[in-house]
Amino acid sequence: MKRLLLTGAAGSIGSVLRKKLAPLAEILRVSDINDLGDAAPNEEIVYCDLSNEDDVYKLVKGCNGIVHFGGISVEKPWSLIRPANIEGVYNLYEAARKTGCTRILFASSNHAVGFYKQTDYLDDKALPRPDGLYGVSKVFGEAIASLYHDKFGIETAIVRIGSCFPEPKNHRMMATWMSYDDFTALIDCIFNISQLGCPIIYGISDNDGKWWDNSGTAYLGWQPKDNGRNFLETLDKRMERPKPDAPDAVYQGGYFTVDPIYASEDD
Ligand code: NAI
Ligand code: 15L
Repeated sequence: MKRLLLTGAAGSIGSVLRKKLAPLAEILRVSDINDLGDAAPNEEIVYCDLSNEDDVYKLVKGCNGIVHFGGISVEKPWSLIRPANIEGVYNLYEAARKTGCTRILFASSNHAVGFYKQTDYLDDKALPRPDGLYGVSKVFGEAIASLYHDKFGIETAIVRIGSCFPEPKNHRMMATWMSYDDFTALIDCIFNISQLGCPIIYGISDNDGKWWDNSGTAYLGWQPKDNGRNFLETLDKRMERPKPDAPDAVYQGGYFTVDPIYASEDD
């Protein structure tokens, strides 16, 4: 690929994958509203607020693929979620349509389906059950991806990411964890397969006790290797296991299910 755009490149996942994605394209265009440091030799830096339609058009122009991580990544007031995750995603897909960019990774979230129980086993046909406004915004992004695929042929890998951190931070995340290496391998498959379509993929490592089934997207050839359950001993030393009736032990979305609707940024 000539030029790959990475939005949210200053964030928690973006700042790690920024280095790992370099081999995928001649030029990696990294973007955020926060500080991105210095450009590596293969990088170009473009600061851009996703809510600004004209700027997003300029950001996307000339890119052959997009890894879209930018936006609000936890439950927040609607006044923050709407510009970044609703208008921002619309702006991105409109820019892709107008400039002829045909392949996107959309970072959806397990919080699009967070109100399913941990005893439910979900596959790529599972209907949304968002656990907050953040989850609702991810459902919106999934819908835009589907629309732009059916109407304009833009292919999107909708990745319902579980928990992508250096290691699981709590017992729930043993089931939802995705290692950076497994995520990198997934992105490699997404941008190298000849026909992607618009699949829903659960972004998780090969975790024992997982509640998501990726057999519907086996054609991607992605074989995650890490396992969140290997952290059980470490977590047991660090913290109590959640009580059986705690949100973290009942719902796939864990404690996001009990977040309030935040009225203002000070809540
Ligand atoms: P993060 O919050 O660390 O990074 C998001 C980045 O987006 C930040 O650097 C922020 O400055 C940027 N951003 C926010 N609003 C923006 C705007 N209006 N215009 C341009 N940039 C803006 O999030 P993280 O953890 O790196 O996640 C990346 C993506 O993956 C997010 O879309 C998140 O919803 C999704 N995700 C992450 C999970 C995880 O385990 N880290 C789990 C599920 C989904
Ligand atoms: C997400 O969607 C968040 O972006 C991330 O910060 C984690 O909380 C993750 O889900 C999770 O559910 O563990």
